[in-house]
Amino acid sequence: MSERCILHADLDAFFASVELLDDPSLQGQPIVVGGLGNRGVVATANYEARAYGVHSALPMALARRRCPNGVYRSPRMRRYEELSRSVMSILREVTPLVEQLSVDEAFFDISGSQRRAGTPSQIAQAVRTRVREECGLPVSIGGGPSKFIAKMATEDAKPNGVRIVERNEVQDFLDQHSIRAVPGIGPKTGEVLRRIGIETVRDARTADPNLLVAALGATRAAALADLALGRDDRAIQVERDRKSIGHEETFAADLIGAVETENHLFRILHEAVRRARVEHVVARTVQLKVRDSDFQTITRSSTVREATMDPADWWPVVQSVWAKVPSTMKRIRLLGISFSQLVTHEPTLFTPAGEPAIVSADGERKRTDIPDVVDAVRERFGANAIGVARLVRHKPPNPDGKYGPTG
Ligand code: TTP
Ligand code: MG
Repeated sequence: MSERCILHADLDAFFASVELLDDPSLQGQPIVVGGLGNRGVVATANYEARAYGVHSALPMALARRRCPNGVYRSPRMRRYEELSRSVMSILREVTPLVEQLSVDEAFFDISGSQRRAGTPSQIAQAVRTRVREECGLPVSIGGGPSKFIAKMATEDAKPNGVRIVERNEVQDFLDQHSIRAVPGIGPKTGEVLRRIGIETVRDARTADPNLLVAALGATRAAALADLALGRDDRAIQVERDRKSIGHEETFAADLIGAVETENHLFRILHEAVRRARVEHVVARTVQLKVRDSDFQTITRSSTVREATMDPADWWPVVQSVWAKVPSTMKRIRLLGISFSQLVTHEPTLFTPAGEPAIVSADGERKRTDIPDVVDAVRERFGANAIGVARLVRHKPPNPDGKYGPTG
Protein backbone atom coordinates (compact mmCIF):
# COMPACT_ATOMS: atom_id res chain seq x y z
CA MET A 1 0.00 0.00 0.00
CA SER A 2 1.23 3.48 -0.83
CA GLU A 3 1.38 6.11 1.88
CA ARG A 4 -1.71 8.14 2.57
CA CYS A 5 -1.72 11.23 0.36
CA ILE A 6 -4.43 13.83 0.16
CA LEU A 7 -4.39 16.55 -2.48
CA HIS A 8 -6.32 19.81 -2.22
CA ALA A 9 -7.10 21.86 -5.33
CA ASP A 10 -8.27 25.47 -5.25
CA LEU A 11 -8.80 27.61 -8.33
CA ASP A 12 -6.86 30.87 -8.40
CA ALA A 13 -8.92 34.06 -8.14
CA PHE A 14 -11.76 31.93 -9.46
CA PHE A 15 -14.51 34.38 -10.51
CA ALA A 16 -11.94 36.85 -11.87
CA SER A 17 -10.15 34.08 -13.80
CA VAL A 18 -13.44 33.16 -15.47
CA GLU A 19 -14.03 36.77 -16.48
CA LEU A 20 -10.60 36.80 -18.08
CA LEU A 21 -11.19 33.46 -19.78
CA ASP A 22 -14.39 34.75 -21.37
CA ASP A 23 -12.88 38.12 -22.30
CA PRO A 24 -9.17 37.75 -23.10
CA SER A 25 -8.89 41.48 -23.82
CA LEU A 26 -8.75 41.91 -20.03
CA GLN A 27 -5.33 40.23 -19.89
CA GLY A 28 -2.97 42.06 -17.55
CA GLN A 29 -5.64 44.35 -16.11
CA PRO A 30 -6.89 44.38 -12.54
CA ILE A 31 -10.26 42.55 -12.46
CA VAL A 32 -12.71 42.88 -9.59
CA VAL A 33 -15.90 40.80 -9.36
CA GLY A 34 -18.67 41.56 -6.91
CA GLY A 35 -21.77 43.58 -6.15
CA LEU A 36 -21.53 46.75 -8.19
CA GLY A 37 -24.20 48.71 -6.31
CA ASN A 38 -23.50 51.26 -3.61
CA ARG A 39 -23.48 48.70 -0.86
CA GLY A 40 -21.83 45.91 -2.83
CA VAL A 41 -18.78 44.01 -1.66
CA VAL A 42 -15.95 42.39 -3.56
CA ALA A 43 -16.40 38.64 -4.17
CA THR A 44 -12.90 38.30 -5.53
CA ALA A 45 -10.14 40.20 -7.26
CA ASN A 46 -7.39 38.88 -9.51
CA TYR A 47 -3.78 39.12 -8.39
CA GLU A 48 -3.25 42.35 -10.38
CA ALA A 49 -6.08 43.97 -8.39
CA ARG A 50 -4.86 42.47 -5.11
CA ALA A 51 -1.66 44.47 -5.61
CA TYR A 52 -3.83 47.57 -5.01
CA GLY A 53 -5.18 46.16 -1.75
CA VAL A 54 -8.46 44.90 -3.21
CA HIS A 55 -9.66 41.60 -1.72
CA SER A 56 -12.78 39.52 -0.98
CA ALA A 57 -15.37 41.17 1.30
CA LEU A 58 -13.94 44.68 0.81
CA PRO A 59 -16.72 47.26 0.26
CA MET A 60 -16.93 47.95 -3.47
CA ALA A 61 -16.77 51.71 -2.98
CA LEU A 62 -13.42 51.30 -1.25
CA ALA A 63 -12.18 48.96 -3.98
CA ARG A 64 -12.96 51.58 -6.62
CA ARG A 65 -11.01 54.16 -4.66
CA ARG A 66 -8.01 51.88 -4.25
CA CYS A 67 -8.03 50.66 -7.81
CA PRO A 68 -9.74 53.25 -10.04
CA ASN A 69 -8.41 51.72 -13.27
CA GLY A 70 -9.69 48.22 -12.57
CA VAL A 71 -12.31 46.37 -14.58
CA TYR A 72 -15.43 45.82 -12.45
CA ARG A 73 -17.84 42.99 -13.20
CA SER A 74 -20.84 41.51 -11.46
CA PRO A 75 -20.81 37.76 -10.78
CA ARG A 76 -22.15 35.26 -13.34
CA MET A 77 -22.86 32.35 -11.03
CA ARG A 78 -24.22 29.98 -13.69
CA ARG A 79 -21.04 30.23 -15.70
CA TYR A 80 -18.89 29.74 -12.60
CA GLU A 81 -20.90 26.70 -11.58
CA GLU A 82 -20.62 25.21 -15.05
CA LEU A 83 -16.82 25.53 -14.95
CA SER A 84 -16.75 24.28 -11.38
CA ARG A 85 -18.54 21.10 -12.50
CA SER A 86 -16.00 20.55 -15.30
CA VAL A 87 -13.09 20.95 -12.88
CA MET A 88 -14.66 18.57 -10.37
CA SER A 89 -15.23 15.96 -13.04
CA ILE A 90 -11.53 16.06 -13.96
CA LEU A 91 -10.73 15.33 -10.30
CA ARG A 92 -13.25 12.47 -10.30
CA GLU A 93 -11.42 10.91 -13.22
CA VAL A 94 -8.31 10.77 -11.05
CA THR A 95 -10.14 9.15 -8.14
CA PRO A 96 -13.73 8.69 -7.00
CA LEU A 97 -12.63 9.89 -3.56
CA VAL A 98 -13.36 13.57 -4.13
CA GLU A 99 -14.77 15.85 -1.46
CA GLN A 100 -15.92 19.18 -2.80
CA LEU A 101 -15.64 21.95 -0.21
CA SER A 102 -16.91 24.93 -2.13
CA VAL A 103 -17.48 26.07 -5.68
CA ASP A 104 -13.75 26.17 -6.41
CA GLU A 105 -12.06 23.79 -4.01
CA ALA A 106 -11.90 20.07 -3.27
CA PHE A 107 -9.90 17.41 -1.51
CA PHE A 108 -9.06 14.23 -3.38
CA ASP A 109 -7.42 11.16 -1.94
CA ILE A 110 -4.73 9.70 -4.20
CA SER A 111 -3.38 7.16 -1.72
CA GLY A 112 -4.46 4.30 -3.94
CA SER A 113 -3.68 5.97 -7.29
CA GLN A 114 0.02 6.56 -6.94
CA ARG A 115 1.45 3.43 -8.44
CA ARG A 116 -0.75 3.78 -11.51
CA ALA A 117 -0.73 7.55 -11.94
CA GLY A 118 2.66 8.63 -10.63
CA THR A 119 3.99 10.54 -7.66
CA PRO A 120 1.78 13.10 -5.89
CA SER A 121 3.49 15.98 -7.66
CA GLN A 122 3.16 14.28 -11.05
CA ILE A 123 -0.53 13.71 -10.40
CA ALA A 124 -0.96 17.31 -9.25
CA GLN A 125 0.80 18.68 -12.32
CA ALA A 126 -1.25 16.47 -14.63
CA VAL A 127 -4.46 17.75 -13.04
CA ARG A 128 -3.27 21.34 -13.37
CA THR A 129 -2.48 20.83 -17.05
CA ARG A 130 -5.89 19.32 -17.74
CA VAL A 131 -7.73 22.07 -15.85
CA ARG A 132 -5.74 24.68 -17.78
CA GLU A 133 -6.29 23.02 -21.16
CA GLU A 134 -9.86 21.82 -20.80
CA CYS A 135 -11.34 24.54 -18.58
CA GLY A 136 -8.95 27.42 -19.26
CA LEU A 137 -8.37 28.10 -15.57
CA PRO A 138 -5.34 28.32 -13.27
CA VAL A 139 -5.48 26.07 -10.21
CA SER A 140 -3.14 25.55 -7.29
CA ILE A 141 -2.70 22.19 -5.62
CA GLY A 142 -1.33 21.32 -2.20
CA GLY A 143 -0.69 17.84 -0.85
CA GLY A 144 0.30 16.00 2.24
CA PRO A 145 -0.53 13.11 4.55
CA SER A 146 -3.74 14.74 5.83
CA LYS A 147 -6.50 17.09 4.83
CA PHE A 148 -5.39 20.07 6.82
CA ILE A 149 -1.76 19.82 5.72
CA ALA A 150 -2.95 19.61 2.10
CA LYS A 151 -5.13 22.67 2.53
CA MET A 152 -2.36 24.67 4.15
CA ALA A 153 0.03 23.57 1.39
CA THR A 154 -2.32 24.97 -1.26
CA GLU A 155 -2.00 28.42 0.26
CA ASP A 156 1.77 28.12 -0.15
CA ALA A 157 1.35 26.84 -3.71
CA LYS A 158 -0.66 29.90 -4.79
CA PRO A 159 -0.75 31.30 -7.35
CA ASN A 160 -0.69 28.67 -10.04
CA GLY A 161 1.65 26.19 -8.36
CA VAL A 162 2.05 22.91 -6.51
CA ARG A 163 3.32 22.26 -2.99
CA ILE A 164 3.54 18.71 -1.68
CA VAL A 165 4.51 18.29 1.98
CA GLU A 166 6.33 15.01 2.53
CA ARG A 167 5.65 13.05 5.69
CA ASN A 168 9.09 13.79 7.15
CA GLU A 169 8.68 17.54 6.50
CA VAL A 170 5.34 17.91 8.24
CA GLN A 171 6.60 19.19 11.57
CA ASP A 172 8.94 21.78 10.03
CA PHE A 173 6.24 22.87 7.63
CA LEU A 174 3.73 23.34 10.45
CA ASP A 175 6.13 25.00 12.86
CA GLN A 176 6.90 27.79 10.42
CA HIS A 177 3.28 28.74 9.87
CA SER A 178 1.26 31.31 11.70
CA ILE A 179 -1.46 29.74 13.82
CA ARG A 180 -3.92 31.69 11.64
CA ALA A 181 -2.85 29.67 8.60
CA VAL A 182 -4.40 26.58 10.20
CA PRO A 183 -7.86 25.86 8.79
CA GLY A 184 -10.41 26.19 11.58
CA ILE A 185 -8.52 28.92 13.43
CA GLY A 186 -10.51 32.04 12.68
CA PRO A 187 -9.85 35.62 13.74
CA LYS A 188 -11.40 35.16 17.18
CA THR A 189 -9.46 32.07 18.18
CA GLY A 190 -6.35 33.59 16.62
CA GLU A 191 -6.74 36.65 18.83
CA VAL A 192 -7.32 34.58 21.99
CA LEU A 193 -4.12 32.67 21.23
CA ARG A 194 -2.16 35.79 20.36
CA ARG A 195 -3.01 37.25 23.76
CA ILE A 196 -1.35 34.30 25.47
CA GLY A 197 1.71 34.62 23.27
CA ILE A 198 0.89 31.94 20.69
CA GLU A 199 1.48 33.18 17.16
CA THR A 200 2.96 30.23 15.30
CA VAL A 201 2.15 26.55 15.22
CA ARG A 202 5.49 25.96 16.94
CA ASP A 203 4.33 28.22 19.80
CA ALA A 204 1.20 26.11 20.15
CA ARG A 205 3.14 22.85 20.05
CA THR A 206 5.57 23.92 22.76
CA ALA A 207 3.03 25.80 24.92
CA ASP A 208 2.14 24.73 28.44
CA PRO A 209 -0.94 22.49 27.93
CA ASN A 210 -2.65 24.12 30.92
CA LEU A 211 -2.34 27.50 29.28
CA LEU A 212 -4.08 26.18 26.16
CA VAL A 213 -6.83 24.57 28.23
CA ALA A 214 -7.39 27.82 30.13
CA ALA A 215 -7.65 29.77 26.87
CA LEU A 216 -9.69 27.38 24.72
CA GLY A 217 -11.31 24.81 27.00
CA ALA A 218 -10.26 21.18 27.20
CA THR A 219 -11.76 19.92 23.92
CA ARG A 220 -10.42 22.63 21.67
CA ALA A 221 -7.07 22.65 23.44
CA ALA A 222 -6.70 18.92 22.80
CA ALA A 223 -7.71 19.39 19.16
CA LEU A 224 -5.18 22.17 18.73
CA ALA A 225 -2.43 20.13 20.38
CA ASP A 226 -3.08 17.26 17.94
CA LEU A 227 -3.10 19.57 15.02
CA ALA A 228 0.15 21.28 16.03
CA LEU A 229 1.72 17.81 15.80
CA GLY A 230 0.15 17.22 12.40
CA ARG A 231 -2.30 14.62 13.70
CA ASP A 232 -5.42 14.54 11.55
CA ASP A 233 -6.82 11.30 10.19
CA ARG A 234 -10.15 12.59 8.90
CA ALA A 235 -11.17 10.74 5.77
CA ILE A 236 -12.48 12.16 2.53
CA GLN A 237 -16.25 12.59 2.73
CA VAL A 238 -17.60 11.75 -0.69
CA GLU A 239 -20.88 13.41 -1.57
CA ARG A 240 -23.88 11.22 -0.95
CA ASP A 241 -25.54 9.57 -3.93
CA ARG A 242 -28.66 11.40 -3.01
CA LYS A 243 -28.97 14.55 -5.06
CA SER A 244 -31.59 16.52 -3.16
CA ILE A 245 -33.73 16.50 -0.07
CA GLY A 246 -36.65 18.66 0.94
CA HIS A 247 -40.32 19.05 1.64
CA GLU A 248 -43.33 20.31 -0.29
CA GLU A 249 -46.99 20.77 0.42
CA THR A 250 -50.12 21.25 -1.63
CA PHE A 251 -52.76 23.41 0.00
CA ALA A 252 -56.48 22.68 -0.08
CA ALA A 253 -57.23 26.37 -0.30
CA ASP A 254 -54.93 28.65 -2.27
CA LEU A 255 -52.72 30.84 -0.17
CA ILE A 256 -53.36 34.50 -0.73
CA GLY A 257 -51.22 37.25 0.68
CA ALA A 258 -47.57 37.61 1.39
CA VAL A 259 -47.73 37.13 5.15
CA GLU A 260 -49.62 33.87 5.03
CA THR A 261 -47.38 32.52 2.27
CA GLU A 262 -44.21 33.56 4.07
CA ASN A 263 -45.34 31.86 7.25
CA HIS A 264 -45.87 28.61 5.36
CA LEU A 265 -42.55 29.01 3.60
CA PHE A 266 -40.85 29.49 6.93
CA ARG A 267 -42.44 26.33 8.30
CA ILE A 268 -41.66 24.30 5.16
CA LEU A 269 -38.05 25.48 5.33
CA HIS A 270 -37.81 24.15 8.87
CA GLU A 271 -39.28 20.83 7.82
CA ALA A 272 -36.83 20.57 4.89
CA VAL A 273 -33.95 21.39 7.25
CA ARG A 274 -35.18 18.79 9.73
CA ARG A 275 -35.14 16.12 7.02
CA ALA A 276 -31.69 17.12 5.85
CA ARG A 277 -30.40 16.98 9.39
CA VAL A 278 -31.79 13.50 9.90
CA GLU A 279 -29.71 12.49 6.86
CA HIS A 280 -26.64 14.33 8.22
CA VAL A 281 -26.24 16.45 5.14
CA VAL A 282 -25.54 20.12 4.67
CA ALA A 283 -26.21 21.89 1.37
CA ARG A 284 -25.08 24.73 -0.80
CA THR A 285 -28.17 25.16 -2.98
CA VAL A 286 -31.77 25.77 -2.06
CA GLN A 287 -34.60 25.50 -4.56
CA LEU A 288 -38.04 26.98 -4.16
CA LYS A 289 -40.90 25.41 -6.09
CA VAL A 290 -44.13 27.32 -6.50
CA ARG A 291 -47.34 26.26 -8.22
CA ASP A 292 -50.21 28.69 -8.57
CA SER A 293 -53.95 28.24 -8.90
CA ASP A 294 -53.58 27.96 -12.70
CA PHE A 295 -51.18 25.05 -12.24
CA GLN A 296 -48.30 27.07 -13.54
CA THR A 297 -45.20 25.74 -11.79
CA ILE A 298 -41.85 27.44 -11.48
CA THR A 299 -38.65 26.76 -9.60
CA ARG A 300 -36.06 29.28 -8.53
CA SER A 301 -32.83 28.49 -6.73
CA SER A 302 -29.90 30.12 -5.05
CA THR A 303 -26.47 28.83 -4.09
CA VAL A 304 -24.40 29.93 -1.15
CA ARG A 305 -20.66 29.66 -0.81
CA GLU A 306 -20.40 27.52 2.30
CA ALA A 307 -22.53 24.45 2.81
CA THR A 308 -24.84 24.88 5.79
CA MET A 309 -28.00 23.46 7.35
CA ASP A 310 -28.72 26.25 9.77
CA PRO A 311 -32.26 27.58 9.15
CA ALA A 312 -31.04 31.02 10.21
CA ASP A 313 -28.65 30.96 7.24
CA TRP A 314 -31.27 29.72 4.82
CA TRP A 315 -34.21 31.90 5.73
CA PRO A 316 -32.89 35.15 4.18
CA VAL A 317 -31.86 33.18 1.08
CA VAL A 318 -35.32 31.65 0.78
CA GLN A 319 -36.86 35.10 1.19
CA SER A 320 -34.73 36.53 -1.59
CA VAL A 321 -35.63 33.63 -3.88
CA TRP A 322 -39.30 34.10 -3.03
CA ALA A 323 -38.99 37.78 -3.92
CA LYS A 324 -38.06 36.70 -7.47
CA VAL A 325 -41.32 34.80 -7.98
CA PRO A 326 -43.46 36.86 -10.38
CA SER A 327 -46.28 38.68 -8.62
CA THR A 328 -48.74 37.21 -11.13
CA MET A 329 -48.17 33.94 -9.27
CA LYS A 330 -49.28 34.96 -5.87
CA ARG A 331 -52.32 32.67 -5.49
CA ILE A 332 -50.36 29.72 -4.30
CA ARG A 333 -51.41 26.09 -4.47
CA LEU A 334 -48.11 24.38 -3.75
CA LEU A 335 -44.89 25.36 -2.05
CA GLY A 336 -41.76 23.29 -1.83
CA ILE A 337 -38.22 23.77 -0.63
CA SER A 338 -35.42 21.40 -1.45
CA PHE A 339 -31.70 21.38 -0.94
CA SER A 340 -29.10 20.14 -3.38
CA GLN A 341 -25.30 20.10 -3.70
CA LEU A 342 -25.39 18.03 -0.55
CA VAL A 343 -22.35 17.16 1.47
CA THR A 344 -22.13 15.00 4.53
CA HIS A 345 -21.14 16.83 7.68
CA GLU A 346 -17.47 17.09 7.88
CA PRO A 347 -16.36 16.87 11.50
CA THR A 348 -13.75 19.58 11.95
CA LEU A 349 -10.91 19.50 14.37
CA PHE A 350 -12.98 21.46 16.80
CA THR A 351 -16.20 19.53 16.44
CA PRO A 352 -16.20 15.80 17.01
CA ALA A 353 -17.88 13.44 14.57
CA GLY A 354 -21.64 13.24 14.95
CA GLU A 355 -21.97 16.83 16.02
CA PRO A 356 -23.07 19.18 13.26
CA ALA A 357 -19.91 20.93 12.21
CA ILE A 358 -20.86 24.04 10.41
CA VAL A 359 -18.06 26.49 10.05
CA SER A 360 -18.59 29.99 8.80
CA ALA A 361 -16.42 31.68 6.22
CA ASP A 362 -13.95 32.92 8.80
CA GLY A 363 -13.48 29.39 10.08
CA GLU A 364 -15.18 29.99 13.42
CA ARG A 365 -17.73 27.54 14.69
CA LYS A 366 -21.26 28.75 14.25
CA ARG A 367 -24.21 28.44 16.55
CA THR A 368 -25.60 24.97 15.91
CA ASP A 369 -26.67 23.95 19.39
CA ILE A 370 -30.21 25.29 19.22
CA PRO A 371 -31.29 23.32 16.13
CA ASP A 372 -29.79 20.22 17.73
CA VAL A 373 -32.02 20.56 20.74
CA VAL A 374 -35.01 21.24 18.51
CA ASP A 375 -34.31 18.07 16.54
CA ALA A 376 -34.04 16.03 19.71
CA VAL A 377 -37.36 17.29 21.03
CA ARG A 378 -39.07 16.68 17.69
CA GLU A 379 -37.65 13.22 17.40
CA ARG A 380 -39.21 12.35 20.74
CA PHE A 381 -42.47 14.25 20.66
CA GLY A 382 -43.25 14.72 16.98
CA ALA A 383 -42.71 17.45 14.44
CA ASN A 384 -45.18 19.91 15.96
CA ALA A 385 -43.93 19.65 19.52
CA ILE A 386 -41.59 22.56 19.13
CA GLY A 387 -41.49 25.44 16.71
CA VAL A 388 -39.86 28.76 16.19
CA ALA A 389 -41.06 31.96 17.82
CA ARG A 390 -42.24 33.32 14.50
CA LEU A 391 -44.84 30.56 14.29
CA VAL A 392 -46.10 30.70 17.83
CA ARG A 393 -48.64 33.40 17.06
CA HIS A 394 -50.03 31.36 14.22
CA LYS A 395 -51.98 28.17 14.41
CA PRO A 396 -49.95 25.04 13.90
CA PRO A 397 -50.40 23.55 10.44
CA ASN A 398 -53.72 21.79 10.14
CA PRO A 399 -53.02 18.31 8.87
CA ASP A 400 -56.38 18.23 7.08
CA GLY A 401 -55.70 21.50 5.34
CA LYS A 402 -53.14 20.00 3.01
CA TYR A 403 -52.58 16.85 1.11
CA GLY A 404 -49.35 16.27 2.94
CA PRO A 405 -45.96 16.11 1.45
CA THR A 406 -46.12 15.46 -2.25
CA GLY A 407 -42.43 15.04 -2.86
P1 TTP B 1 -11.51 31.60 -2.80
O1 TTP B 1 -10.93 30.30 -3.29
O2 TTP B 1 -11.44 31.90 -1.36
O3 TTP B 1 -10.78 32.82 -3.54
P2 TTP B 1 -10.29 32.95 -5.03
O4 TTP B 1 -10.46 31.68 -5.79
O5 TTP B 1 -10.96 34.13 -5.65
O6 TTP B 1 -8.76 33.31 -4.87
P3 TTP B 1 -7.57 32.36 -4.37
O7 TTP B 1 -8.15 31.01 -4.13
O8 TTP B 1 -6.59 32.37 -5.51
O9 TTP B 1 -7.04 33.03 -3.16
O10 TTP B 1 -13.00 31.72 -3.24
C1 TTP B 1 -13.51 31.18 -4.46
C2 TTP B 1 -14.56 32.10 -5.05
O11 TTP B 1 -15.62 32.29 -4.12
C3 TTP B 1 -14.05 33.49 -5.37
O12 TTP B 1 -13.48 33.59 -6.67
C4 TTP B 1 -15.26 34.33 -5.22
C5 TTP B 1 -16.11 33.62 -4.22
N1 TTP B 1 -16.02 34.32 -2.91
C6 TTP B 1 -17.04 35.19 -2.53
O13 TTP B 1 -18.01 35.36 -3.27
N2 TTP B 1 -16.95 35.83 -1.33
C7 TTP B 1 -15.88 35.68 -0.49
O14 TTP B 1 -15.83 36.30 0.59
C8 TTP B 1 -14.83 34.79 -0.88
C9 TTP B 1 -13.64 34.57 0.02
C10 TTP B 1 -14.95 34.12 -2.09
MG1 MG C 1 -9.84 29.84 -4.99
